[in-house]
Formats: sequence, C-alpha cells, structure tokens
Amino acid sequence: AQSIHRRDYRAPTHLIDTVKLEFDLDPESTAVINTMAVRPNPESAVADGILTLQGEDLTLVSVSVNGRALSESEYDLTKTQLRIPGITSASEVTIVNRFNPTANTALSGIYASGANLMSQCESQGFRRITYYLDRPDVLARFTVVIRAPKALYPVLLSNGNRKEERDLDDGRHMVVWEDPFPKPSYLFALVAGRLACRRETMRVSDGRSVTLEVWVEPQDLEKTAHTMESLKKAIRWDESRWGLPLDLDDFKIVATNDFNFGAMENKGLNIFNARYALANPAVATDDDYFNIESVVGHEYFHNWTGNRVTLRDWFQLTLKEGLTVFRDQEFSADMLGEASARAVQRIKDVIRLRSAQFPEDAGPMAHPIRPESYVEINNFYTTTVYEKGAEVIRMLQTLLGRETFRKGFDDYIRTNDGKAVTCEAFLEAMERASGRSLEQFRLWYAQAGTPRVTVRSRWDEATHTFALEVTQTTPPTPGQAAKRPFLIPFPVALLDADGNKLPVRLLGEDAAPAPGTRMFELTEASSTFVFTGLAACPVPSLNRGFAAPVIVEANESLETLAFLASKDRDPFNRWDAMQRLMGEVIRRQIHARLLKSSEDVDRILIDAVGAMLDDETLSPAFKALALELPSEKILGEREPLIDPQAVHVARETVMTAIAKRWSTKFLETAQAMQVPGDYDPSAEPSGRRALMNLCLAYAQANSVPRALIMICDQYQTANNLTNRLAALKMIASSQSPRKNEFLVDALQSWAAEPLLVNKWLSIQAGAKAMPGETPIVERVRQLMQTEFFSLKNPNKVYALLLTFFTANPNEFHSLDGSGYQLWAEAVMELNRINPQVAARCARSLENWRRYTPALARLQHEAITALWERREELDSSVVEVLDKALH
Ligand code: BAL
Ligand code: ZN
Repeated sequence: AQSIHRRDYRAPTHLIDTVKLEFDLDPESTAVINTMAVRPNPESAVADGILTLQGEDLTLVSVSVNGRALSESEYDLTKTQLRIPGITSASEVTIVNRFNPTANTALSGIYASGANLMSQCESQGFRRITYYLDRPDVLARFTVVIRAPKALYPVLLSNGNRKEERDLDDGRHMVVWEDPFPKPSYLFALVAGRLACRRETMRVSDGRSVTLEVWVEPQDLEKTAHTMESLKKAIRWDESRWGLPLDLDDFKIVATNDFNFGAMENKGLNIFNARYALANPAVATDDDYFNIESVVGHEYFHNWTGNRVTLRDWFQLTLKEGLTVFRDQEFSADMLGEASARAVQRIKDVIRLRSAQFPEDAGPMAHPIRPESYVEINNFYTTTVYEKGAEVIRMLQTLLGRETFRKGFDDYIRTNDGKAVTCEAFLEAMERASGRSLEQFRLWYAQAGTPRVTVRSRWDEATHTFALEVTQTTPPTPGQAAKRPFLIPFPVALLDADGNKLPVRLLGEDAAPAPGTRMFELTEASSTFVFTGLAACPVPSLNRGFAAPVIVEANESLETLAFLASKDRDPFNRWDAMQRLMGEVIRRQIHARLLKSSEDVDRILIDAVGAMLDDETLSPAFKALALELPSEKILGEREPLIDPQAVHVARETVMTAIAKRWSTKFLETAQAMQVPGDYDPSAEPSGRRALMNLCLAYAQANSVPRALIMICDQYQTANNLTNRLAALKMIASSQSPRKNEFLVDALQSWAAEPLLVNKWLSIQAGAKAMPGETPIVERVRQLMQTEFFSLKNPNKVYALLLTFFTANPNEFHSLDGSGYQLWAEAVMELNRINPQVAARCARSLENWRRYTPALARLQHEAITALWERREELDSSVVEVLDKALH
C-alpha cells in the first residue's frame, strides 16, 4: 500500500459550492442522486479540467454534466475513482449511484444498525455514499432530500434545518434538510429509522430559543436525561468560558449500538456510540456518567473547533482533536469545581496518557502529533494526535498564560471561521496574541517520542545553594534518529521540611520572589539552575501539575517520594509521588524475582498508604486514585524488557503486603464510605464509592473471608451499577467457588441490555484465572461462540477481545502463545468484516520488541504469520503489521 505524505498536499483542482443529495432509502439498495455545482479552483496548480471524484464500494448508474448524460467512454471509472474530463468552467455534475447499507459491515458510509440506517463519514466514509471530492478542504452547502418507506423509516434526519416534510405514494415519505453552513463531506450525516426523541428548548446567550433533541431507539428513551443535561451544560460552558454560541436553531444527538468511534461531531447531528449516550442507574456506572458528560461536551465543542474552523488535510487532525480534547478536559474539570476536585480530572487525563500514549510514543507507530505520512488515516486517530495533542495545547496555555491564550484562541476562531486550515493557523494566532515566536515550540508538532527530563540535585552546605541540573533527551523514533531540544514548560517548587513552598530565587537575583511555584522554560539539552536564600536543603517538586508531557527521572529516594506523597500541596504531584513510590517498590519486587531472591515490601510505602488513608484533608476521590497501585500496563512500560507475569506477581505481592498491614483499616474505610440513599452519580458520592471499592479490593487481596462476604453482599444489594459491577469484578478474580453462579446471575438480569452484556464480557476478559480454573483465553474463546458476542459489533469486540489483548497482560501474554493465536485469528476474521476494528486490534502486538525474548519471539511469529497473508488483508491492517515488523 502507498504512503501519503504531508508535503505532497495540493489544493483541490475543483471546488463544490453546493450539493444536493437525493436518497431513496432501501436497506439493500439505496439510490443516490448527487447534484454538485462544481467549478475549477483558481488556486489549483493543475488546470486540465479533469474532475477526479473518489468512490468506494458503489454501483455507478449514470453521470451527467450540465444535464447531458455521458456515455461510458466519456469518463473513466476505477475501483476508487471516477474521472470526468472537460470540467473547465462552472458546471452542474450529476451522479446517480447505488450502494448496499446491509452489506456495509465496515460501518463507514451509510450502514444498517439493526433496522435503522446510520452514517459515519470521517475520515473517508462519504465516498462510500457517492462519488465526491472527499477531502476536508472542499466545503459545500448541502441540501438533502430523503425518501423512504414510512413504516420502516418513520424518522429521517440529516444536518441543518428541516425545510419540507410530506407523504408520498406507496407508503413512502420525504423530508428535505438544508444545512446553512458550508461543510466538508466528512461532517455529513444521515439517520433513518424507528427512533424516539427527548426534546427540550433552551434560550442561548444571544436570546434565541434553540431546540435540542436526543434520538434513540424507543426502549432507550428513559436513558437520555443525563445526555440532555450534559448537552445543556456544554452549551453554557462554551458560551461562558470561550464566548462561543450555538450557531444553529436545532441540535441533535443520535445513539446507536453499532459504531466504530466513540461519537461523531457531524454538523448539527452528532451520532454517538450508545455507550456514550445512554445512562440510567441500572445501565451506567459513575464512570459512564462522567464519560458521557465529557464526550457530549467533546462533540459539541467540535462545532467551533473542527466544524466552523475545519482542517485543510488529514495530517492536521490534531488541530481539531488535540484542541477539542483540551476543551473537553477543561469542561470536565470545571464541572468538578474547585482546585483539589479539578486535580482528579488532571490525574485521570495523565493516567490515560501514560498507559496508552507513552507506549505508542515508544513503539513502531510513534508519530508526531502532526504525522508526516500515513497509509491509512484511520490508523491515526491515536492517543498521540488526541491526548498528546491536548497536552501540547495545554502547554501553550501554560506558557502564554490563560488570558493571552484566550486572546489567541479568539483570534484563531475569528480569522479562520469558515476556512479549512493547518496547525500553523493556530500557532500564528497565538504568536499574534503573545507577540512571541513559537519557533522552538513547533517541534512538538514535528518530533515524536516522549522526552526524558533527568534532574540531578546538589546541596552545597558551605554556600547554602541548591543546584538542579536538568537534561532533556528524546529517544529515537521511526524515521527520527536525532531530536532537537523541545521548549518545555517546567514549573518547580522548593519545599521545606513541612511541605511549605519556599521562595524560588536564582543565584544572582537581587530580591527573593514570594514563596511559590516558579515556571522555568527548558530550551536547551541541558540547563543548570542554582538557587539561593535557603536555610536548609529543600525538596524539589518538579513539573508541577504535569505541565509538560514528559517523563521526569529524578532518582528520588523512597523517603523523598513518601515525603512528597504526604506533604506536597500540589495535588497532582502528591498523587504522582505516591504512584512513583508504589512503582519503585514494585520494581524492586520484579528485580528480586528476576534474581530469584526475595525482598520485603518496604515499610516506607506501607506506612505512606496508611497515612494517606487516614488523612482527612484529602477527598475520597483523590485517595481512590492515589492508593490504587499503578496498572500492570504502566508498570511493565517502565521496565527495560516487559515480563508481564513478573509484573503481575510483583504487583500482587505489594498489594497483599499493604492489605495485610491495613486489613482492618481497609474494611473500616469501606464501611465508612458507604453512600446511603438514592443513587447520585455526582463527584462526591462517586469518589466515596471509588474509595470503598478500592478498600474492598485490598481487603480481598489479603483473603479476609469477611471481605468476600461483603463483596458478595454488595453484588446482591447494591442500588447502583457501580457497586454491583465492582463487586462482580472482584468476585470474577477471586477464589470464590461460586463465581460462575454470580456471573450467570448477572447475565440473566443483564441479557436484554447490550451495554450491560458488554460490561459482563469485559469483566471476564479482564479477570485473572485461579489455579485449576479455565485459562482466560479459553474463556474468551467460549464467550465468542455465544449469542452474546458478535465480531460484527465493534463494542463487543472492544469489550471482549480488546480488553483481553490490552488490559489483561498477565493472561494475554501467556507463555504458551495461546493469546497470540487468538489475536491472529481474530484480526484475520475482523479484517473481512471491519478493517478499522481489525487494525485497532492488530495494534495490540505492535510493541512486541519490548518483551522478554520468549514472548517477543512468539509475538513476532504471530505477526509474521499474518504478514505472509497480507494479500488478503486491508491496507490499514497491513500498515500496522508492516510498521511492527520493519
Ligand atoms: N472526530 C471523530 C470523533 C471525535 O474525535 O470526536
Ligand atoms: Zn474529536
């Protein structure tokens, strides 16, 4: 397959000013009449008059230009293109074609979701609907006419405003939609089916009354209240925080169980994966409620960052995604309230970055947030483009200050409204607002890899000076052997023995600044900061709030980490210190196992955990995050070679040691954290439940019989899904001889609800097998054969297979290679059904080189076996295998 390079961008040869799409919907053979007002693009370097439209899996019926039907010899049709010569002046080009929504298992274009029809066009799904200039820099005004059998498709939706609606002959009806805003094809949407709607009106900041609708299958209507509330909050927040109004009179959200992405920001008609749109206390956990608010926000915020200001080409994806993730993170944090609650959001963002983006940055798919090349753009909806992209935007806000950043943001929107632009547009707006060159900062868009910031400190007793020697290096990544130093914002505080912030005064400065955090900018490979005015050796608190997405290596002792975990007033760094303390103690266990020796779990950690549990100044939500041991994934990532079994045993050993020491405290805290009364998903009770369930998990790790009794009891009596699911999860990984009974019981009560069945699948894919039990890989295979699983449904694949491949390293990376065998079979089968999902699963083995030799060899064999069958594979899967192997 061919790589596409960013440097090869060419302006489109033609522009499309308006397009009228007339659909005759049929589940097996939908017909489209596509009438485009096309004209040559004056900015194009090519003026040969050949209009090249993209099309995929379509049946072409006819082509006309200015009302004249062309004969087959007058155009050129291939599997992926329709070339029409002679379009040298403004012309009306009409294409008639058909496609089969039911056969569309790739879920890209228009496809059947149960008895309904849904669409997904980003990035290149529109070409599976009709022949078009399917690229984001061609913006057209869309009119959409939908004709369909009324009994089958009573609801017909598309972008914009409903202009007309009437019944036709033969039980059919017709609706006409007009979108007043020019848009690229990837933002087109169509939904048809038997749907019900929750509708509200809202007065927006300019005084207009807007209609908000959430469309779902009728049985799901009572799960839409939280989605509607989230949408209203998002609209208010975008008005108040960024001054951005809703520009439409109608805004719609639709939910479907069949969706590749989490959700999609189609103009005025967002389509959501049901898991991010449906909630009630029976089907959604605290996390689901939280995630729904965040994803509803994310898609809504795209209306300005993505839709009104859109992308010139797909290499610029982070321009809309990094910025919109940043906006949704800020939205979620603002919804949490004051500083210490906001920190919970920051911690969750960083856990995500470390567990998914750092490994990507250290593997064969490493790419800058703005990639230079790709084979298949669908493979680049990555945590690098999204989450690291958001970190880059956050760094800009940190470096320029909130006010200047806001000025730059306003300038960016004003200057680029209605345009398709590049990442440069954003950076230039920030330069105008700040009067500062962002030349060096641009390296964040160009260089891949996670920078290591190594810090050595030295206290000079004679001069009472404290020196920090800070070095940055970024490891080589594919195609980028050597890196230039980044501009890294690096906030530092110096703490006294009580954790108070000291003045951070550089040697040579006349006056001492007020005590506080001081922002440094690292611009060189190495810099030394010498501080003065200190009575005693301070403890540095570095990269406070995780200002930069880097790995800080400061070689702190366990004592120092414990000190920071108990005294640092920066909540993020306090959490981080505890996590690093845990990580270091677990690392010692891993190494002891390697050397076949034994090592006691250090008291420093055990005491620190006890102290934090007792600390009444900390919120339960914070404690739940800080006291949970880092995941096996994050722990493995820090090792020179990953040995998943060793990581697993080491983590369990440390967990058990902590659990043994504080067994009573954990049970007492679990009791104390119970939330009486009706279920409420808001932050405070959610935090209590999180801490309660963590304490139960610790108590269970110590095999206290009372813990398992409490857990089983919780499963049976919980009035909310969070507690019920947490209990079932603990039971599934316990010694309980009744675990199957519980799992069957859960299935019986959940079988009718896809969201719950998926959670049920996930629990089993993520469980650990006790000695003598069926290995998890076998369990996963058995579940794949049941009616509760289907390879055609992405959510089920993610819940069962992707959970097993990515969230259960100890079981998946089994030394007999059985996990890899399943991986290969699944990727092969998925490839035939849904290449995007197949490629996503394929990525689970890309970091094979990072593992111990025996596991690396087995992974390599599995990847090679698929590679040898690459002729059968979609280019998106081939791209992943190719990068993993070569
Ligand atoms: N644009 C694809 C889904 C999302 O990032 O919102
Ligand atoms: Zn997005």
